[in-house]
Amino acid sequence: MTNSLDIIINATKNVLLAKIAQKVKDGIRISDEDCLVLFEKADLPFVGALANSIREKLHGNKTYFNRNFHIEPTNVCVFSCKFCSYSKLYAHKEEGWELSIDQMLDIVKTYDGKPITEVHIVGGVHPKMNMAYFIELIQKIHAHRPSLHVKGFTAVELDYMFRKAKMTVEEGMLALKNAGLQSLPGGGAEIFHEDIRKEIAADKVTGEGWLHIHETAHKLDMHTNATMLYGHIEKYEHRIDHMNKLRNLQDKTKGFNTFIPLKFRNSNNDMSHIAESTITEDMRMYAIARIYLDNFSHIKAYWPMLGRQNAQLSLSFGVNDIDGTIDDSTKIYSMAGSEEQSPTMTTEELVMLIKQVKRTAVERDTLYNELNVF
Ligand code: V47
Ligand code: SF4
Repeated sequence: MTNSLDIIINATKNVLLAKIAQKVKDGIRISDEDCLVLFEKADLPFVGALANSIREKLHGNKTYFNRNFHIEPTNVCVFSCKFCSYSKLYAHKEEGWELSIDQMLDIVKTYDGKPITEVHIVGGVHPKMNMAYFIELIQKIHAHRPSLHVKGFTAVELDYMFRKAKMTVEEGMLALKNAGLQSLPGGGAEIFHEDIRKEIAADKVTGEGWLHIHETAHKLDMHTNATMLYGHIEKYEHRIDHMNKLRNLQDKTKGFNTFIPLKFRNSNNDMSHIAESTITEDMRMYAIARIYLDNFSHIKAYWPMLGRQNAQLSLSFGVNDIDGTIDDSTKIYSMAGSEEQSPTMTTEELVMLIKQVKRTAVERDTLYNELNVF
């Protein structure tokens, strides 16, 4: 029987692209060279069709979301990433915010009785918020609401915390796991390649350091996410190098839940002179990630950053998860120029967004266990 990929293979005049489409049809992994051909030569309908066929094979009609909330303990940060619109250097800490453990517990308590399954904790790297501080926070959240999944801390925060506590990554991760930390978000990855990292995020954990922290978490049976900050000074080769490192680690550990491409937003930071990527480029990025990362089950569009209309559009370009932040106070993107100044979306709104593109909305927990079908 002829399927849509056969039509594409037969209609494609470019031999290299036709070969890539054939690989996708046969379930064969594409190479880095193939990936570069996709970035350089393939148009949006082509990558969209390939990505959509993979998404459909993996997930049928399902689009996932979850019910979570974010806590941002501080925006004071010892680092100075050029793309960051959110942090205040420690020297100017009076301009930023620092939440006490009680204030963060009060945030958790505002969700009492609401059907939330996850808390996502992420923020700047404050020198006084150390291992002991976060262990106490996690333990108290856990004691208050044991069923809440605690996903927290980027590898950047963890690297700093562990070094300050004079712990190895293994020791530090185990201590946090024993306190109740269950998984890691994907932040801090940016672009692993040193040539780019030294330009945009010179002073924080290296690409190797990020990967080592995630590998260590995986070895402790903790799942993690992976991100990539794209659309600034990097070239396609750097995106491919980044995804290659993630694909290799995933082959080894199978510990990543999802890949989240993060579109660079250019307001209020030291890279404001760089134009943002177009929506076409964003959709091509999602689609190519879906095609290249054959060992990642899920590709997520983070709607507070992309905007809800574009997140909805991404569902036709390989994305099968649109996160699910409800009633949130996330500031990182509104400060970076996202149109989502107040990133709140009720379950009804989120479900409608998914249903408008004729998908089935499935509420998941952090580990993609299915909870409710809408
Ligand atoms: O690492 C900072 C990014 C990340 C900008 O794992 C920016 O479920 C665009 O990783 N333009 C933190 N991006 C957020 C993050 C995340 C978000 C949602 C879900 C998950 C998850 C993880 O935000 C940083 C950095 O890459 N970021 N500034 C900016 N101007
Ligand atoms: Fe600090 Fe993270 Fe901003 Fe970098 S991106 S300055 S590590 S808060």
